[in-house]
Amino acid sequence: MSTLFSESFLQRPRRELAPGAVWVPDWLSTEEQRWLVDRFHEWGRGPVPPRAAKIGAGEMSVQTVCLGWHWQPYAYSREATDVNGNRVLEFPEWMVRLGRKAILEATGDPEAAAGYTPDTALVNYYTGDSKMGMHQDRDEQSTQPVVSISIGDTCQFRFGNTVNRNKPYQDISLASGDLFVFGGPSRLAYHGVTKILPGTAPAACGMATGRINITMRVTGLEG
Ligand code: MD3
Ligand code: FE
Repeated sequence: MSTLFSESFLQRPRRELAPGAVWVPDWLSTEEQRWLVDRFHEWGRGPVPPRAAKIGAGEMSVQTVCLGWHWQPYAYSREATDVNGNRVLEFPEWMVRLGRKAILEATGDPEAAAGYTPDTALVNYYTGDSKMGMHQDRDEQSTQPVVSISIGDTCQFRFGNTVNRNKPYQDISLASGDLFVFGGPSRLAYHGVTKILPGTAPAACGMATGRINITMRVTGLEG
């Protein structure tokens, strides 16, 4: 087989898993990934450190740091009252632009892109043992899309239906640099992370081990 047929875009083509759920593999360059990993380390130094959110009797196996608005199960606030009471970092202007670029990439619609103004990001850090159970993201008042960016180790991502956390669902591998946009009828789809594949992070991405996922959202909140 010639090298042409080993090009990654042939093995992992962009695709729409369901209406509004657009997967764009290898969207970010390795330089962009490394730059985002550097920002992640800055966010981790505070004012609110990453923490495992408490759910029910236990806690999540991912550590989360938030920008713009702080999320705790199951509400947003400006202050991280479940961590140290500090106000979270401002949502960066460059991330609004990155979010718009992502919407343009996924939809091809310049007006949808220009009208997208995310005001919160949840940045999750996964170790080799972390998982995220099937859930819906419904703590936002807005129906605007969620933009997801993955860096580091590959994960098995489960994209489900909008009715319940069971079948039908589709399992895909989200790798370092992949973009996923969840809008329209897919905005309230159940989804989760079933497994991390340790040791799969490309050396050039800036993460020696583990996985980062950045999700940008529009809270629809004021103040
Ligand atoms: C589908 N994060 O933070 S990103 C979450 O990889 C979350 O850290 C996962 O689920 C992660 O809530 C999955 C992909 C994702 C994010 C939001 C969605 C898929 C979604 C919202 C609606 C439908
Ligand atoms: Fe989610």
